[in-house]
Amino acid sequence: MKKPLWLAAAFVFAPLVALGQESTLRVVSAFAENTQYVKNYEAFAKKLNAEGKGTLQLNFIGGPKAMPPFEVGNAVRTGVVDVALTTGAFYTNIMPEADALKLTQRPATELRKNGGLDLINKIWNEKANMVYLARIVDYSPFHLYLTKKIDKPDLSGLKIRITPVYRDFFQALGATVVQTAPGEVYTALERGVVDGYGWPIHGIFDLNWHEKTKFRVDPGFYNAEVSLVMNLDKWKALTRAQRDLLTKHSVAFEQQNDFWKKYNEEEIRRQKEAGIQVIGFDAATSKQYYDKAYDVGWASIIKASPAYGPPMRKLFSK
Ligand code: 173
Repeated sequence: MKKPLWLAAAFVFAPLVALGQESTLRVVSAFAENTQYVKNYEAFAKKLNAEGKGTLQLNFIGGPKAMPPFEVGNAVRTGVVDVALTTGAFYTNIMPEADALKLTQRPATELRKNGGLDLINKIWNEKANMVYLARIVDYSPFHLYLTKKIDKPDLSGLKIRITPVYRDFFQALGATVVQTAPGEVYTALERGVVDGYGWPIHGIFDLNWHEKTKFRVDPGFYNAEVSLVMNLDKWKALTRAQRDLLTKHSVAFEQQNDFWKKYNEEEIRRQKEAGIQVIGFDAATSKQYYDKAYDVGWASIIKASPAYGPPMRKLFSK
């Protein structure tokens, strides 16, 4: 039977119209699904998906069991996934600049105003084929956690678990370093493969590391960066309405970063209750320790990226 022309036309154009209406983005997380990072992401995705019905949907694929953390950056770059919740330290294999975000001394909300985010996006577009959607962790220093006591900032003879975040600093303090994904820290501590690890002030309970941790070294240093990044081609393929929706919710997510101030206070209290002792230094030594972290951190970024290191330093520093 011959179909009327209008019916044939409807069959041909219907899928195109549907495509223009709703897109689904595939999302992975470099951090475990029970972390506060992913919990906060879930609240964000729920709101976006509610408003995005018929326009844009986020589909969470999974955490480190679905994809190893150090492969997530490349998966976003090549478009194997569309969006990732990750940290720059996990994709320095793509570009050294990724690790510079730990050195920000201004909150993301301020970097949106002073040109810092524009610079980040220029570099992320150009070198990683990524859009930097939002920073979702801010106001959170990193610390050194230990199973053995030290009385000065000298890590010689100690083996410390690292990522690129801590490598140059801990090596400058004399440590022997071992890079692992977060999922391997517990076993490394349990087997005595490492005598400590770097991690933010929050989150050590998520993977039960408190069971194997005796000391936290103060002060903290740097500013833990976790963010949502997206494949640039996918971003460009979205409609104006889809981009606006994603931007609106990403900015709102970023504006909630004050959350971390209170969360970190609670985590400090929890560490104390778990019997984790604080190792501190005198004021002058603490300042040297803290300053050394930044000096070593920037020296390394600028050496690896003579073009972008200096302008990043200018916009990120206080
Ligand atoms: O220690 C790490 O695995 C790491 O680099 C990191 C970065 C940001 C948040 C949490 C951990």
